[in-house]
Amino acid sequence: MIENNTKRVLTIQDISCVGRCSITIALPIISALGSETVILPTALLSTHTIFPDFTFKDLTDQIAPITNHWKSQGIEFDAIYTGYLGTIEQIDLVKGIFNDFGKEGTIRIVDPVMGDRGQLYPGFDKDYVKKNTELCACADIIMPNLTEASLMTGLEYREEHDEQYIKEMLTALEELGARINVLTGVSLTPGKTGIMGRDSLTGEYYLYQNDKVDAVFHGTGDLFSSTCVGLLMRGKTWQEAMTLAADYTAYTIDATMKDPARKWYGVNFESTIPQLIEMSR
Ligand code: PXL
Repeated sequence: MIENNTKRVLTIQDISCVGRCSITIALPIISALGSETVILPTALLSTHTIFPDFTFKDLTDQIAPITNHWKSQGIEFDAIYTGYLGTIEQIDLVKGIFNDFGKEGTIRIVDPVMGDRGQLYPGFDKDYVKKNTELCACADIIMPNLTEASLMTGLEYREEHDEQYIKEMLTALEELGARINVLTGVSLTPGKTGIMGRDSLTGEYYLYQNDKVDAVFHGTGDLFSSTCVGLLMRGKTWQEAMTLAADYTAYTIDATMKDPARKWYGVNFESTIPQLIEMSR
């Protein structure tokens, strides 16, 4: 029998034509997990910004006309998921979209993509960080990495960290205003990496770690977040979604290890979609 309870997810992020990240990950992954994936592209780039000399076409002026049209058609979303956003103005527009399209039960998920390994990505500055911090306050779930969390809370970035530091970071994140705060890139055991989150309503912490792979991969954060969103739409709890998403990301990293182009082109998730579907049942 064909089920007719398909969820509709809006994802707002850039299209980087080459170099699997943002929409080129969110669209296939969330769709594979069974939700309709509506895209609102914020910019069009030839590649992600780690390649040299990428092109960048700002699509900010398209956001209001597109969303006004949706509004006129009564279009609604079960989740709104944001990732890499190009400009401060776009973050303000996204705050408006959260308000305008937030029906009863709509989950707002913010991955405040702006840096990694202690550094901001090219093109971002302090004002951009401040705006992203405001956006996080409007979300139900945020999932920054340690770099992004430290930029938003003002707490020092520590590559090497212990549980007390992670709990302090989660408390500082919680003060920004989101209900569920999940930190990625948490390593509390040598050779392991994963997530630690806390639900501010219950005060409950959740830690999940996998074996750490000593290699750099582009787009793994987007793969993790997109998988979480797809799994939340399948009715998983946030802890189940984060656990399965961490397992799937680790599995896909493993499947990409032998690819010498991985640093630039991202992880080969196409080959692991069958396992994702199997894991999500
Ligand atoms: O994967 C995060 C990301 C998304 N979009 C663009 C990026 C990056 C990271 O560098 O450059 C354009």
